Parts: sequence; C-alpha cells; structure tokens
Amino acid sequence: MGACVPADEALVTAAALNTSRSDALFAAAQSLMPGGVNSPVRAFRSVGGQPIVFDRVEGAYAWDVDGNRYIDYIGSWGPAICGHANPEVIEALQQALSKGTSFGAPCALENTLAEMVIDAVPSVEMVRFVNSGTEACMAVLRLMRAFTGREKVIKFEGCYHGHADMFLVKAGSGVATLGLPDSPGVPSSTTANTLTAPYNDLEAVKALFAENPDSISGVILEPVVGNAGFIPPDFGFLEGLREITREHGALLVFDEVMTGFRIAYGGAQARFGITPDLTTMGKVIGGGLPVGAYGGRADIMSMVAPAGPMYQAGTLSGNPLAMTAGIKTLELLKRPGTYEQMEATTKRLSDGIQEAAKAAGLPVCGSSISAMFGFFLCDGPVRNFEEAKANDSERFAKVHRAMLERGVYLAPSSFEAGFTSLAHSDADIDATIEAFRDSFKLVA
Ligand code: KE4
Repeated sequence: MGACVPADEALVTAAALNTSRSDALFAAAQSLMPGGVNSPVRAFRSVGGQPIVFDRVEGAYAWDVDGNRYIDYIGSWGPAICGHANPEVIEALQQALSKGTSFGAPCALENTLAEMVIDAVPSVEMVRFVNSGTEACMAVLRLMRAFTGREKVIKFEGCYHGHADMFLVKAGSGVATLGLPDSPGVPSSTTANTLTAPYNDLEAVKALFAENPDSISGVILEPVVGNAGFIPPDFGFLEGLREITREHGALLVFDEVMTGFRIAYGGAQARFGITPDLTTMGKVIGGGLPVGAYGGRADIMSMVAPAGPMYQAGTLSGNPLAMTAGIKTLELLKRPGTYEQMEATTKRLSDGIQEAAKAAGLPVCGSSISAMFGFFLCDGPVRNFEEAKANDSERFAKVHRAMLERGVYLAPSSFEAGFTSLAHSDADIDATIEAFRDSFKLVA
C-alpha cells in the first residue's frame, strides 16, 4: 500500500467495509490475550462490534488488515500529535537504533529531553523519566506522601491516573467504559486513603479537607479531563484548587499524561496559568515509544532516590530510543504556528460536530481546546462524571459504527476524548464532518 489516498476516498459505504481479516485475527486473539487485547478500551466492548485490527499508520491515517483506510482521531491515545510515523521522528529513531536499543546506564539523550521538559513546563524544575503514565502517577503519589508525611489523596470522579491500585476508585477511561465499579484485587485498605470529589466542585474539596485535617497529602487531577469524555475545568476551578491546597499545606498535582504538550507546549498549566507543585507526563513526550515522567519543584523531587529516600526505579527508564522519539517530537511541536494550526482545525471539527448533530435534531454538547476535543449526545453542559453519564451511549455506539463505515476512527467509548494532530488536513476535517452529518442522520 503506497502513499495516502485522497481524503474523499475515506468515505466508504457500509457495504464496502470488509473486515474479514480483522474479524479472523481478533477471534484468534481471544484465546491468546484476555479479551483479545492488551488494553481493555481497545476491545470495543462499549460500542459493540468487532475491533479493527490495524496494519499500519501514517500521518492522520490508519489502515486495517483488510486495506480499509480511516482518518484516525485516537492517534495511539495521544502520542501521534505530529502525525503517525512522522518521517523526521522515524529518521531520528533509525539513527539512534544503530547505537543500540537500551543502555541501562546514563545517556546524553536523557539530559536533552529533561532540559526540554524543564524549559517547557512551568512547574517542572527537575524530572524523572519512567515507562508509562501509570508508573508516573504511582510514583508521584508515593512522592506526595513522602514529602508531606500524609497518606490521604483526593482524586476526582471520572479522572483516570493509570491502573495502580490506589487510583482505581471511581476511575474513568476503560474502567468507566466497562462499567466496572472499580476493580477486584484492590485491597480496601489501599483505597481507604483515596478520597473522591466531583470534578469542578470546589466546595466538595473544601469539605474533604475539613473532614480530614492535616492528613491529605494532596490533590491530583486531569487539568482538562479526557477520561470521562472531554470535560474542561470551570473558570476558577484550577485556581481554587491551588488556593485550597496551599491553605492546607497539601500538594497540587496535575496529571498531564494526556494534556501535556497537547493543550499547549507547556501543557494545561501553561495555558491556564496555574502552576501545580508536581506534574505527571507521558504519551507525547515519548513520540509513540513507551515513556512516562513525573517532575516538579526541586525541593520535592530531591526526595527521589538516589538523591533522597523515596524509592522508584525502572529497567528501561530513559532508554535512548524513547528519548530520541520524544526529543524529535518536541522539536517539531516547538516550531512556530503548530498549536495555532491544531487549535483551528480542531475547533472547526468540534463546531462541525455540533452543527451536524443539531441539524439531525439530536441533543449534543461538546467543545475543544487545542488538539483535544469531545462531544456528548445529551443536552449540556457536562461539568463532571455524573453528568457525562447522561450521554446516550446506545446512540453513540451506532454513531461510532457508522463513522467506521465512513472511514473515520473515533475512540470506542464515550468516556474518552478525541485527538487531532499536525497531520490532520482541512480535507480530512471536511470529510469527517460530512461523515458525522451522514451518521447523525442515520441514528436520529
Ligand atoms: P498509561 O499507563 O496508559 O501510559 O497512562 C495512564 C494514564 C494516566 N493519566 C492519564 C490522564 C491518562 O489519560 C492515562 C492513560 N490514558 C488512556 C486513554 N484514556 C490510555 C489508553 C488505554 O488505557 O489503553
């Protein structure tokens, strides 16, 4: 399969979508991996039908093993912000590969990526690289507790901070998608110290601090929620959390695994002008290779071993391939006009989705910020996880399938966000809006 076909060929009709090889491969996978996948949300459980098995990706597009092409709005759940298989990233990786895949020893590339992250992200004076967002969030919670000497933590309903035990409480993303109350295997003793509040509810946070004096290490949140659908912070919410945590000697932690280098080059904290004490990152800073990171105030980070007593380690942390992909990705993002471009294409897409749904007479709400967007098939506004549950998930499942049949690949869950990239062209956005128009009419 050669170069990308023009966007107008993405609008395949239902009859034309042959997925026989996908279906056969996914059937075979059932006996090999739980649910046939290596991450639950990929299994299409909440939208029904069989998942599409990818063969390759390039730019804004994905091709399945049956040769169907899709305009991809997942982008590997965030890393592909410069477009899949970006030629400059691939070329840099090919050069790095000739020097080996992993050192297990310090390498200059770690310094380079660390300097770029520290220069970009307002809260980060020092950073530690790990291998996933889950690892970054696990470590940052341990650090919150080590630094404050307090054991409790506040998270928000619908926010997802990876699959570590203490965060699997009213979590979003795949946990919400599968309707799992939380997860078996997580000891109640572990989650006893995890307190929850509705997103955008400062009074609930104040009440938790009042009920748990001097015992809350901090508050961790997605500064823009992408794991309960797309839910932006209310005006004043982030600022209020900054004030409340300061007042109680607790830490404010932004989980920017999804928003980092996507909402802005400096993340949501740069966009909204609120500086947390610690930040977690992932996805974009690995450019498609496994990377996570946590960073923040130097006085806090200096507690991390071997500089300090808080232990955290990882065999492949800082490996040269992941560092290379991350460095090149951030270099591309830092070029002039990148975020303005993504803001414009994503807003046009989001507005188009709203108009298409209203034209079909469907209740809809949603919005976008930079290269991240979402919509709910219900009257808005949606300000928290409870309100997100009003989304018409049955109708969303039909829309998801209809969009697949029209060559557009959306997150297979209404509790996820959509991601654009530098590779999504005006023609792709036009084709996508057209596909939404057709699909919304079909399900109205
Ligand atoms: P990973 O361990 O999946 O690299 O990162 C966990 C994580 C932490 N924090 C936030 C805000 C996140 O969004 C994530 C992971 N995001 C999901 C998508 N909603 C990953 C996709 C999946 O689970 O397959």
